[in-house]
Amino acid sequence: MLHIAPTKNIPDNTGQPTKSQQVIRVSTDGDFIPLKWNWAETWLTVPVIFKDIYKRIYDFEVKEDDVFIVTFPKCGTTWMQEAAWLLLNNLDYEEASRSHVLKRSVYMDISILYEMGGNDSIAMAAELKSPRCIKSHLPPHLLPRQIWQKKVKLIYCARNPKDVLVSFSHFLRGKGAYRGNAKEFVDDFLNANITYTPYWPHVFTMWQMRAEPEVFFITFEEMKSNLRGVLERLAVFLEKPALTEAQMEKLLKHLSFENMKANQQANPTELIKNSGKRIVASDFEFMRRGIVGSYKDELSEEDQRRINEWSEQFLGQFNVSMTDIFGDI
Ligand code: PPS
Repeated sequence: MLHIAPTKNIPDNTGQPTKSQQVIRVSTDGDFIPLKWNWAETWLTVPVIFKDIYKRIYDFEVKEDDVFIVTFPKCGTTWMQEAAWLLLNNLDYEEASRSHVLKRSVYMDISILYEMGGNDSIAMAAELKSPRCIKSHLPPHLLPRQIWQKKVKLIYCARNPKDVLVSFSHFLRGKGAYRGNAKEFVDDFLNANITYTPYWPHVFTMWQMRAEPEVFFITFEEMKSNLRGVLERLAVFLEKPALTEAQMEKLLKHLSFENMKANQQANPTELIKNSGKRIVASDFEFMRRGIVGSYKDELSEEDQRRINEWSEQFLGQFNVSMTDIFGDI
C-alpha cells in the first residue's frame, strides 16, 4: 500500500510540467525486501502524478530473466545500461547502433515526470524483448514488488553525493526542469525537495544489500577506475561467458566517455533537446564531464562542507563513512 506523508510547504520548484509540478512524499511498507529497515518512514519525493501511476509500477509483471538497472539519478545509469544491454545481448553492436539505449533499456518510471498518454513508459518497458533490461530511479520499496518476490537480477550503480549533486543540478537546470539557481539547488537537494530525493536512504539501503546474490552493487567511481574488472564481474553476474581479450578491448572502447558522448545511440542529449517537453538550454549536454571529483571545482568549500556534514550525520548512525562506499574521491 502506498503511504503519502502529510506534508505541507514543499516548495513548488522541482519544475515538473503540468500536473506533476506539485510534489508529494511517498513510501510503502517494503514487504519482500531482504533488508530490514523502516521503509514506511523512508519518504521519497515525487511529482503528485505518482499517486495515479504507482499501482501499475508496484504491480508490474516481472519476468524471471528481467534485469533491472536501478540508480539514484546521475550515478552512471546510462553508462551501465549500455554495458549491461551489450553483455546481455551477446555484444550485438549492430542493434546497439540502430536504436537508442533508452529504447533498448526503457526508463520505466519516466511517466511519473511527464504525462505520456497511451504510449507510456510502463507499457514500453513491458513490451521490451526478453531478456528485458529495465531502468528505474526508484528506491527499493517503490520498485515493482515482484523484483524482490521473484528475486530477479538487479544492478545498482551509486556515485558520491557531491558529484551527483553537481551533475543533477546541471541536468535539471539545463533542461529547464528546475527554476532555482545552483545555490538554491544545494538547499533543495539536502532538504529532499527534488524528485527522487532523499539521496542517502536510496544509496545506503542498496549498499547494505550488496551481498544479496541477486544484487550487483557497483559505484561510478569503480567504473572509472577499473571498468575492465567491473565488466568481468558483470558478465559473471549476468551468467554470460567471459569476454575474450579482443571483445573486452572493443567493449572498453565503446563504453569510453568520448565514444559514448559521440554516439547518438548512447548519448541522450539530442533526445532530450528534441523531446519538446520544455525549453532546453542550447548548450545543454547530458554527457558533461564524466569524471570523479567535478565537485572540487564546481562547489564552494562551504557547500562541500555542508554535504560532508549532512552525509556524516546520516552515515554516522551506522558507523559507515563515505570512503567505505566510494573509496577516496
Ligand atoms: S540519468 O539522467 O540519471 O540517467 O543520468 P546518468 O546516466 O545516471 O548519469 C549521467 C552522468 O554520467 C556520466 N557518464 C559517463 N561518465 C563516464 N563515462 C561514460 N561512458 C559516461 N556516460 C555517462 C555523464 O557525463 C553524467 O555525469 P556528469 O558528471 O554530469 O558528466
